[in-house]
Amino acid sequence: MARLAILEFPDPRLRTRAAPVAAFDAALERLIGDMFETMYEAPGIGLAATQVNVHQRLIVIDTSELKNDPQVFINPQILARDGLEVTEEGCLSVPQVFEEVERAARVRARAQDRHGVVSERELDGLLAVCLQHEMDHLEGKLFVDYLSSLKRDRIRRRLEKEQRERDGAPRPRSGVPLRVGAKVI
Ligand code: GNR
Ligand code: NI
Repeated sequence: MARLAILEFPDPRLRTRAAPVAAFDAALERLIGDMFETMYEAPGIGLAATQVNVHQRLIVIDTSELKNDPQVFINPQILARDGLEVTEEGCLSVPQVFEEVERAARVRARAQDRHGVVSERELDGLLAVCLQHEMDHLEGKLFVDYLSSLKRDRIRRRLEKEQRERDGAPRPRSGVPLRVGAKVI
């Protein structure tokens, strides 16, 4: 297994709409294993393939206290939603940001497992919230899209600054280049 790099907002690749998983093969098994390792190490309670730059409709989730209930959702659909619930959400692709989001409290979901077998389940609580958050990722949507544009822009600027500092890249210069002799400094 391997840990995969997680894309961070505002990376435009997080806006990609994922395509259905078509092949239930060894490569898929490997990706599922790598995604669980990446999620548990982060640590997080869910991970969508989009976040590791794989644009297929694959989600891994474990909302259990003991981290011993790995769940895979492939080509998921929500058949019905019921009730509303506000949860303070976070996202591995939007580090250190926690904000309240309103979602359906209960969902009826249909998905395939790692072997391609289809099943339907009623989900509630954190599992229902997490599945909706992960399914948004597969559509190129992030939880910050539910916030005001003012909040989202503040978050974007803060993360861009952190990413620049981490990469050690120089700040883009504005204005007229300063010349000393023939050199632009
Ligand atoms: O680890 C995560 N915690 C979380 C908390 C509340 C609502 C959703 C989530 S999902 C998040 C991991 C993640 O970014 N998944 O895409
Ligand atoms: Ni997320």
